[in-house]
Amino acid sequence: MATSLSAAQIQSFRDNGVLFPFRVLDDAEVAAGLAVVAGIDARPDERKGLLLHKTHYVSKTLSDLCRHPRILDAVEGVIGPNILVWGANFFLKEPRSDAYVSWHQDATYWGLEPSDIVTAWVALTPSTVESGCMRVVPGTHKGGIMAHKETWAQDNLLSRGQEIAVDVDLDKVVDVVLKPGEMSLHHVDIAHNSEPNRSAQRRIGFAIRYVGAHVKQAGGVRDKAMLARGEDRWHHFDHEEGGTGEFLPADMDRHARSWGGTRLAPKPPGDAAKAS
Ligand SMILES: O=C(O)CCC(=O)C(=O)O
Repeated sequence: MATSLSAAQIQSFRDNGVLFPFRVLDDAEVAAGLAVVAGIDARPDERKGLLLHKTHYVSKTLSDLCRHPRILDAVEGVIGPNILVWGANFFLKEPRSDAYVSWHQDATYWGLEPSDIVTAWVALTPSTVESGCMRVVPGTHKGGIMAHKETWAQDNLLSRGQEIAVDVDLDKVVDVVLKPGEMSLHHVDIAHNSEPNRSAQRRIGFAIRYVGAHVKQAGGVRDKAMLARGEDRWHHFDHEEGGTGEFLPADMDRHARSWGGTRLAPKPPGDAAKAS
Protein backbone atom coordinates (compact mmCIF):
# COMPACT_ATOMS: atom_id res chain seq x y z
CA MET A 1 0.00 0.00 0.00
CA ALA A 2 1.09 3.54 -0.56
CA THR A 3 -0.16 6.73 0.94
CA SER A 4 -2.54 9.02 -0.91
CA LEU A 5 -0.82 12.07 0.61
CA SER A 6 1.57 14.16 -1.43
CA ALA A 7 5.00 15.07 -0.08
CA ALA A 8 3.68 18.62 0.44
CA GLN A 9 0.73 17.35 2.51
CA ILE A 10 3.01 15.20 4.66
CA GLN A 11 5.27 18.17 5.25
CA SER A 12 2.27 20.33 6.08
CA PHE A 13 1.14 17.78 8.70
CA ARG A 14 4.64 17.76 10.19
CA ASP A 15 4.67 21.55 10.34
CA ASN A 16 1.10 22.19 11.46
CA GLY A 17 -0.13 18.98 13.14
CA VAL A 18 -3.38 19.08 11.20
CA LEU A 19 -4.56 18.33 7.67
CA PHE A 20 -8.06 18.68 6.18
CA PRO A 21 -10.49 18.29 4.47
CA PHE A 22 -10.40 14.85 2.88
CA ARG A 23 -13.50 13.37 1.25
CA VAL A 24 -13.48 9.76 2.53
CA LEU A 25 -17.10 8.56 2.67
CA ASP A 26 -19.85 8.60 0.07
CA ASP A 27 -23.47 9.36 0.97
CA ALA A 28 -24.35 5.69 1.53
CA GLU A 29 -21.41 5.26 3.91
CA VAL A 30 -22.42 8.38 5.84
CA ALA A 31 -25.98 7.00 6.07
CA ALA A 32 -24.61 3.69 7.37
CA GLY A 33 -22.65 5.53 10.07
CA LEU A 34 -25.76 7.49 11.07
CA ALA A 35 -27.73 4.23 11.25
CA VAL A 36 -25.23 3.01 13.86
CA VAL A 37 -25.82 6.21 15.85
CA ALA A 38 -29.58 5.54 15.64
CA GLY A 39 -28.92 2.03 16.96
CA ILE A 40 -27.00 3.52 19.88
CA ASP A 41 -29.81 6.01 20.56
CA ALA A 42 -32.19 3.05 20.76
CA ARG A 43 -30.14 1.60 23.67
CA PRO A 44 -30.47 4.28 26.38
CA ASP A 45 -28.90 2.18 29.14
CA GLU A 46 -25.67 1.63 27.26
CA ARG A 47 -25.75 4.79 25.16
CA LYS A 48 -23.07 6.87 26.88
CA GLY A 49 -20.54 4.09 27.01
CA LEU A 50 -21.24 3.07 23.44
CA LEU A 51 -20.79 6.59 22.08
CA LEU A 52 -17.63 7.34 23.91
CA HIS A 53 -15.43 4.28 24.11
CA LYS A 54 -14.27 1.70 21.53
CA THR A 55 -17.55 1.92 19.62
CA HIS A 56 -16.10 -0.20 16.81
CA TYR A 57 -16.31 -3.20 19.19
CA VAL A 58 -20.08 -3.37 18.69
CA SER A 59 -20.49 -2.52 15.02
CA LYS A 60 -19.13 -4.13 11.88
CA THR A 61 -20.04 -0.93 10.05
CA LEU A 62 -17.71 1.04 12.33
CA SER A 63 -15.04 -1.64 12.39
CA ASP A 64 -15.01 -1.56 8.57
CA LEU A 65 -14.95 2.23 8.70
CA CYS A 66 -11.78 2.06 10.83
CA ARG A 67 -10.22 0.01 8.03
CA HIS A 68 -11.57 2.16 5.20
CA PRO A 69 -8.87 2.33 2.49
CA ARG A 70 -9.40 6.04 1.83
CA ILE A 71 -8.83 6.81 5.52
CA LEU A 72 -5.88 4.45 5.89
CA ASP A 73 -4.23 5.68 2.70
CA ALA A 74 -4.03 9.14 4.26
CA VAL A 75 -3.13 7.92 7.76
CA GLU A 76 -0.26 5.86 6.32
CA GLY A 77 1.35 9.09 5.10
CA VAL A 78 1.77 10.38 8.64
CA ILE A 79 2.37 7.28 10.82
CA GLY A 80 3.66 4.71 8.33
CA PRO A 81 2.33 1.46 6.85
CA ASN A 82 1.80 -0.59 10.04
CA ILE A 83 -1.35 0.80 11.59
CA LEU A 84 -3.33 -0.12 14.71
CA VAL A 85 -6.68 1.28 15.86
CA TRP A 86 -6.26 2.09 19.56
CA GLY A 87 -9.63 3.75 20.06
CA ALA A 88 -12.72 4.95 18.24
CA ASN A 89 -15.63 6.96 19.58
CA PHE A 90 -18.28 9.47 18.70
CA PHE A 91 -18.26 13.12 19.63
CA LEU A 92 -21.94 13.97 19.45
CA LYS A 93 -23.40 17.36 20.26
CA GLU A 94 -27.16 17.75 20.30
CA PRO A 95 -28.70 20.74 18.48
CA ARG A 96 -28.54 23.97 20.49
CA SER A 97 -26.84 22.28 23.43
CA ASP A 98 -24.10 23.39 25.78
CA ALA A 99 -21.75 20.44 25.29
CA TYR A 100 -18.23 21.55 24.45
CA VAL A 101 -14.66 20.30 24.47
CA SER A 102 -12.05 22.31 26.40
CA TRP A 103 -8.59 23.09 25.03
CA HIS A 104 -6.47 20.01 25.47
CA GLN A 105 -3.80 17.79 23.94
CA ASP A 106 -4.85 14.18 23.41
CA ALA A 107 -1.49 12.77 24.51
CA THR A 108 -1.91 14.14 28.04
CA TYR A 109 -3.54 11.02 29.49
CA TRP A 110 -3.03 8.38 26.86
CA GLY A 111 0.40 7.18 28.03
CA LEU A 112 1.48 6.20 24.52
CA GLU A 113 4.87 6.84 22.99
CA PRO A 114 6.37 7.82 20.63
CA SER A 115 3.91 10.33 19.19
CA ASP A 116 3.25 8.51 15.90
CA ILE A 117 -0.43 8.76 16.71
CA VAL A 118 -3.08 10.50 14.68
CA THR A 119 -6.82 10.97 14.93
CA ALA A 120 -9.02 10.71 11.87
CA TRP A 121 -12.10 12.76 12.75
CA VAL A 122 -14.84 11.77 10.30
CA ALA A 123 -17.86 14.06 10.01
CA LEU A 124 -21.28 12.40 9.70
CA THR A 125 -23.17 15.72 9.86
CA PRO A 126 -22.01 19.26 8.98
CA SER A 127 -19.23 20.36 11.29
CA THR A 128 -19.27 24.13 11.04
CA VAL A 129 -18.42 27.12 13.22
CA GLU A 130 -22.11 27.31 14.17
CA SER A 131 -22.37 23.61 15.04
CA GLY A 132 -19.17 23.66 17.10
CA CYS A 133 -16.53 22.20 14.81
CA MET A 134 -13.15 21.23 16.16
CA ARG A 135 -10.63 24.08 16.39
CA VAL A 136 -6.86 23.68 16.46
CA VAL A 137 -3.78 25.80 16.99
CA PRO A 138 -1.38 24.69 14.25
CA GLY A 139 2.17 24.07 15.40
CA THR A 140 1.34 23.41 19.06
CA HIS A 141 2.17 19.71 18.58
CA LYS A 142 5.81 20.73 18.55
CA GLY A 143 5.99 22.41 21.94
CA GLY A 144 5.53 19.40 24.23
CA ILE A 145 2.68 18.73 26.62
CA MET A 146 1.38 21.81 28.41
CA ALA A 147 0.10 21.73 31.98
CA HIS A 148 -3.56 20.64 32.15
CA LYS A 149 -5.99 21.18 34.99
CA GLU A 150 -8.93 18.86 35.62
CA THR A 151 -12.16 20.84 35.86
CA TRP A 152 -14.76 18.00 35.80
CA ALA A 153 -17.03 20.60 34.17
CA GLN A 154 -20.55 19.28 33.59
CA ASP A 155 -20.90 20.10 29.88
CA ASN A 156 -17.34 19.20 28.96
CA LEU A 157 -17.30 16.05 26.80
CA LEU A 158 -13.83 15.08 28.06
CA SER A 159 -13.47 12.50 30.82
CA ARG A 160 -11.89 14.76 33.42
CA GLY A 161 -12.85 18.09 31.90
CA GLN A 162 -9.12 18.39 31.35
CA GLU A 163 -8.10 21.78 30.10
CA ILE A 164 -4.83 23.44 29.21
CA ALA A 165 -3.88 25.62 32.16
CA VAL A 166 -1.97 28.16 30.09
CA ASP A 167 -3.48 30.60 27.61
CA VAL A 168 -3.97 29.40 24.05
CA ASP A 169 -3.07 31.94 21.39
CA LEU A 170 -6.56 32.52 19.99
CA ASP A 171 -5.22 34.58 17.06
CA LYS A 172 -3.81 31.38 15.61
CA VAL A 173 -6.93 29.24 15.93
CA VAL A 174 -8.08 27.38 12.80
CA ASP A 175 -11.68 26.12 12.44
CA VAL A 176 -11.74 22.56 11.12
CA VAL A 177 -14.89 22.89 9.02
CA LEU A 178 -16.04 19.61 7.46
CA LYS A 179 -18.96 18.43 5.36
CA PRO A 180 -20.58 15.04 6.00
CA GLY A 181 -18.23 12.37 4.65
CA GLU A 182 -15.11 14.49 5.06
CA MET A 183 -12.36 13.95 7.61
CA SER A 184 -9.52 15.78 9.23
CA LEU A 185 -6.29 14.37 10.63
CA HIS A 186 -4.84 15.78 13.84
CA HIS A 187 -1.62 15.02 15.70
CA VAL A 188 -1.87 13.56 19.22
CA ASP A 189 -0.01 16.57 20.67
CA ILE A 190 -1.90 19.42 18.98
CA ALA A 191 -3.96 21.80 21.14
CA HIS A 192 -7.63 21.65 20.13
CA ASN A 193 -11.10 22.35 21.45
CA SER A 194 -14.68 22.87 20.26
CA GLU A 195 -17.48 25.22 21.20
CA PRO A 196 -21.17 24.35 21.81
CA ASN A 197 -23.48 23.45 18.94
CA ARG A 198 -25.73 26.44 18.20
CA SER A 199 -27.18 24.94 15.02
CA ALA A 200 -30.50 23.13 14.58
CA GLN A 201 -28.83 19.84 13.65
CA ARG A 202 -26.80 17.30 15.58
CA ARG A 203 -23.02 17.61 15.16
CA ILE A 204 -21.62 14.09 14.92
CA GLY A 205 -18.01 13.12 14.40
CA PHE A 206 -16.45 9.65 14.61
CA ALA A 207 -12.91 9.94 15.97
CA ILE A 208 -10.58 7.04 15.15
CA ARG A 209 -7.28 6.93 17.07
CA TYR A 210 -4.57 5.35 14.94
CA VAL A 211 -1.15 4.41 16.31
CA GLY A 212 1.92 3.13 14.51
CA ALA A 213 2.44 -0.54 15.44
CA HIS A 214 5.78 0.40 17.05
CA VAL A 215 4.04 2.69 19.59
CA LYS A 216 3.69 1.37 23.14
CA GLN A 217 2.17 2.14 26.49
CA ALA A 218 4.65 3.84 28.81
CA GLY A 219 5.68 1.81 31.83
CA GLY A 220 5.03 -1.51 30.11
CA VAL A 221 1.29 -1.49 30.78
CA ARG A 222 -0.38 -4.00 28.46
CA ASP A 223 -2.95 -2.36 26.19
CA LYS A 224 -5.19 -3.48 23.34
CA ALA A 225 -5.55 -2.38 19.73
CA MET A 226 -6.93 -3.63 16.41
CA LEU A 227 -4.63 -4.20 13.44
CA ALA A 228 -5.93 -2.08 10.56
CA ARG A 229 -3.15 -2.35 7.98
CA GLY A 230 0.31 -3.84 7.56
CA GLU A 231 1.92 -6.03 10.20
CA ASP A 232 2.72 -5.90 13.89
CA ARG A 233 6.32 -7.00 14.51
CA TRP A 234 6.48 -5.22 17.86
CA HIS A 235 3.73 -7.00 19.83
CA HIS A 236 3.24 -4.09 22.22
CA PHE A 237 -0.53 -4.54 22.14
CA ASP A 238 -2.88 -7.47 22.52
CA HIS A 239 -4.83 -7.63 19.30
CA GLU A 240 -8.58 -7.18 19.43
CA GLU A 241 -11.22 -7.31 16.75
CA GLY A 242 -14.08 -5.01 15.91
CA GLY A 243 -17.75 -5.92 15.81
CA THR A 244 -18.83 -8.87 13.70
CA GLY A 245 -22.35 -7.50 13.27
CA GLU A 246 -24.45 -4.68 14.69
CA PHE A 247 -24.89 -4.73 18.49
CA LEU A 248 -24.53 -8.50 18.80
CA PRO A 249 -24.83 -9.71 22.42
CA ALA A 250 -21.28 -11.12 22.55
CA ASP A 251 -19.83 -7.84 21.24
CA MET A 252 -21.97 -5.81 23.65
CA ASP A 253 -20.67 -7.92 26.56
CA ARG A 254 -17.09 -7.48 25.42
CA HIS A 255 -17.64 -3.75 25.15
CA ALA A 256 -19.14 -3.54 28.63
CA ARG A 257 -16.19 -5.46 30.08
CA SER A 258 -13.64 -3.33 28.23
CA TRP A 259 -14.32 -0.30 30.42
CA GLY A 260 -12.53 -1.90 33.36
CA GLY A 261 -9.11 -2.51 31.90
CA THR A 262 -8.35 0.71 30.10
CA ARG A 263 -6.75 3.98 30.94
CA LEU A 264 -9.81 5.60 29.41
CA ALA A 265 -12.00 4.33 32.23
CA PRO A 266 -13.95 7.29 33.59
CA LYS A 267 -13.01 8.81 36.92
CA PRO A 268 -14.10 9.48 39.57
CA PRO A 269 -16.20 6.30 39.97
CA GLY A 270 -19.78 7.02 39.04
CA ASP A 271 -18.93 9.86 36.71
CA ALA A 272 -20.73 9.69 33.38
CA ALA A 273 -18.79 7.99 30.63
CA LYS A 274 -16.92 10.55 28.62
CA ALA A 275 -14.25 10.66 25.99
CA SER A 276 -10.61 11.06 26.89
O1 LIG B 1 -15.27 16.58 18.46
C1 LIG B 1 -14.81 17.48 19.14
O2 LIG B 1 -15.42 18.52 19.32
C2 LIG B 1 -13.48 17.33 19.79
C3 LIG B 1 -12.74 16.14 19.30
C4 LIG B 1 -11.50 15.85 20.04
O3 LIG B 1 -11.17 16.43 21.03
C5 LIG B 1 -10.65 14.79 19.49
O4 LIG B 1 -11.03 14.13 18.52
O5 LIG B 1 -9.56 14.58 20.03
